Amino acid sequence: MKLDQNTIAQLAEYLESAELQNKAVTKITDRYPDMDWDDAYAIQSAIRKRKEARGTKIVGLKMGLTSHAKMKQMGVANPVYGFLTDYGSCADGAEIKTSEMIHPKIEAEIAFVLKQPLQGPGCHIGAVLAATDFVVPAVEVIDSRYENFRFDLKSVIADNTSAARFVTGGCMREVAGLDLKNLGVVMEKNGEIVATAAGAAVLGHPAASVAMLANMLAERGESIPAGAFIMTGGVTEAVAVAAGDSVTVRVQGLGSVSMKFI
Ligand code: OOG
Ligand code: MG
Repeated sequence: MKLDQNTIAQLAEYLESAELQNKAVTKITDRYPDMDWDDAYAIQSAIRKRKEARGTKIVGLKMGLTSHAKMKQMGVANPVYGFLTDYGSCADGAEIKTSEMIHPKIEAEIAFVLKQPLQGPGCHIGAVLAATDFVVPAVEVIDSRYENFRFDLKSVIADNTSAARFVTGGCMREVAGLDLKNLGVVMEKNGEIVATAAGAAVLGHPAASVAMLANMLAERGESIPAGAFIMTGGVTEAVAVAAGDSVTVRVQGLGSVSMKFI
């Protein structure tokens, strides 16, 4: 750790206030270029504790920057993880208020729900598939708190990986009999196809993203609990949305998830 506890607390407040007031801020590595990975996850964890102290429930975990398309779009080379909040959860078909966000973008994702806990290190695709209760399609609405959506990995980890809202729905399916690598994903905005991909876009297999999450958490002495809802990361690059836009994401054999931005 390069930052002291006081600075970590200040940066958590700085980023959480930016989220709650929908105000873009400059990225924190501009001011603290020497901060390290532990500092970045410590700031994220301090934001989580601020929310929990206010009664917010943490309802899931997310991996981000797991596909080549996303890494290329954001100019970074490694996946990251964050948490999902109760107030971020939106029903299938929901109207999502853009006035509560800075510059929202949508991502098509495959989500896992576990029936057994997963503990790294050494977690692999086989362990993930054995521990999975079902998979469902999901859309993440990300909203970086940084100006122009420009950041580096440490800044985005501290900012809870741009997490803002998420929508899940469609059909739940057991993984047995599903070809998760070849699962086709089609993203439509206002009736037009804006992006397409297959499950393999995420680290070669979406279950690899869950395994990586367990292994990354193990480095901080944490694990994934049974029952956890996990978003595995956008399969295509993220697409900007504005009030008036309607979005539908279709996932092969898993139905679709829709929302309207108002
Ligand atoms: C970081 C979050 C990326 C994903 O699914 O790749 C993410 C960002 O691009 O702002 O959630
Ligand atoms: Mg995402």
